[in-house]
Amino acid sequence: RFKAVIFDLDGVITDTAHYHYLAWKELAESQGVHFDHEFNERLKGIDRMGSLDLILASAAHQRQYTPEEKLALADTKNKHYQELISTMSSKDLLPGAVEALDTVRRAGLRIGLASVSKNAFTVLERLGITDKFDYVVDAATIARGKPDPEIFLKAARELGVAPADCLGVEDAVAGVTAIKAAGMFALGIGHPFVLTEADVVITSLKEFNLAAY
Ligand code: B16
Ligand code: MG
Repeated sequence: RFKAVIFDLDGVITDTAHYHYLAWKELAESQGVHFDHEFNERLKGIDRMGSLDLILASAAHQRQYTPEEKLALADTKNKHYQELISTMSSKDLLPGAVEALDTVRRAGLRIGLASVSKNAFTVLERLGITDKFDYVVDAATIARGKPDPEIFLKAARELGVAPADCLGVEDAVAGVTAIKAAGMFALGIGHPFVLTEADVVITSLKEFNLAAY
């Protein structure tokens, strides 16, 4: 019944959350901010500057940062992150990811990628799956990150498919909210207690069953 499937990248196709965690932790601690896995969870699906704002807002010192200082901090984090992802390869694909992409392709549906990560093109290259997508949104062209529906709506428009005919796949709460706000069917990857807005939740793409949604 769907005409297109739009995938999120981090947490759905590959697990870059750990690399984001390592890079943000070093940056946060350089600013005297305590950073743990729980904090990292809150950053899933949130863009780079939005994530930095959340980290700095939790600092005990509450000092003001200039826009230039913030850009420099975001840049430091990103350089570290890019170093970490430079060793990624197809072994970093999450179980079931390639099979899910191939199932959608065989069913004759269009395939899009809606990641707010400005490193998404690099990650796809490293994973060796760039050519499996009909359209990849360039995060640099998106004005409002998730939970705003902009990125999913742009993917649907470029694929030439109405939002109502799209299935969106997300692991983050902000991402599921974005899919629902776009008027799409939301398949959550994770826990139903967390992804309460999703239409269906599965544990990983290993359970992906296109005919069931
Ligand atoms: P970058 P997604 C998101 O990707 C990550 O979930 C989020 O943790 C990260 O801060 C964001 O990308 C920005 O990434 O710093 O590489 O531009 O889940 O939308 O694929
Ligand atoms: Mg994600």
